Amino acid sequence: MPANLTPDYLEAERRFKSAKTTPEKIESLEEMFATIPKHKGTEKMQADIKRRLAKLRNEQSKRPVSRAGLIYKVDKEGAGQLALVGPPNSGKSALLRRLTHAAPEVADYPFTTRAPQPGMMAFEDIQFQLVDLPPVHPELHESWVYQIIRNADAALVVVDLGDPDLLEDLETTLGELVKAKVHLARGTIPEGQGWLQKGALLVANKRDRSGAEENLEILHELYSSRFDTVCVSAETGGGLETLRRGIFEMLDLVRVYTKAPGHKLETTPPYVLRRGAHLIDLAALVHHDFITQLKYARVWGHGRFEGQMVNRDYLLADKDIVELHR
Ligand SMILES: Nc1nc2c(ncn2[C@@H]2O[C@H](COP(=O)(O)OP(=O)(O)OP(=O)(O)O)[C@@H](O)[C@H]2O)c(=O)[nH]1
Ligand SMILES: [Mg+2]
Repeated sequence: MPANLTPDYLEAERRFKSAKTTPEKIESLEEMFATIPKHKGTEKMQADIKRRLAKLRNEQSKRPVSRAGLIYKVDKEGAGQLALVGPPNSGKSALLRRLTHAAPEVADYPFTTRAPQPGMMAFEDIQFQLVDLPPVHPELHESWVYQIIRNADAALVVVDLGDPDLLEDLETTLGELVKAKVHLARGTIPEGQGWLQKGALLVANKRDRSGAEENLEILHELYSSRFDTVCVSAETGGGLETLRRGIFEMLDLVRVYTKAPGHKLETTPPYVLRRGAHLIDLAALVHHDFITQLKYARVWGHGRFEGQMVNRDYLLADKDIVELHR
């Protein structure tokens, strides 16, 4: 089949051949990929462009870190920070794009993301911070990636349901984390010093792709004892509401609304605490004077209480409305 290459493609190819620096080469290869006619006759050429791009991007991603010793860090914001972890090209950046206002680069090549990018995701009336990361892969072992994962409140392990090598890719990712002494999700931590266990959801992305259903079944079979799985598509938006709720539930949080005595409840954002927190923990957040001065509180909560008096040991529940009295 003739390739029917367009003048735009040929121009990009000419630029690629004369390019001297890696960014120039990457740019012209991207242009070549964008302009190459997409049909059977050019499949080999497309694959070749992608392979070269992946190699160059990977080389480039290593360079600034080793040369300038750049270490990235992301300050936490919102009710929880979640690291997007996974093999190359699984759709981590596409998910960040869908779920937040951030606009990371999304591309059909591995090793697209090179620096962390945070974005805020709304869940009902609170926000979580998602942090997009470069892929977790043996060819890109940057220590700061693992520091960010260790520091996050939990991880989202993103895999591509349309990828025939899904299981291998997931094992490679988990294997890299083991090297960094991070054990994601349930199960016992291996013996030895320095291990860290971190909550994680398995985000089975690209459920719109063919073969997704079978792959999902296999994932369930092999990983259900270790991870809760949420099946989504960053492309169609399917499953994302379940993912938002799944994150909230994994972090095991309660939202508590406070109101001043004699006043109506205002529509201010709730305080967010870990499940298991008591009234006194909330009081300390509202004002440190309450730690000594709190006498009691009244609670309104999901039909169980109507202004009932409670003391400082009261166990807070999600969506409680609390009136503190000193
Ligand atoms: N069909 C389909 N394609 C998707 C979906 N999510 C992402 N993609 C595509 O998958 C490719 C990779 O997406 P990215 O978001 O760049 O992947 P990534 O995991 O950030 O990749 P790296 O930064 O290289 O680790 C892009 O072409 C996306 O458009 C999805 O749900 N369905
Ligand atoms: Mg990315």
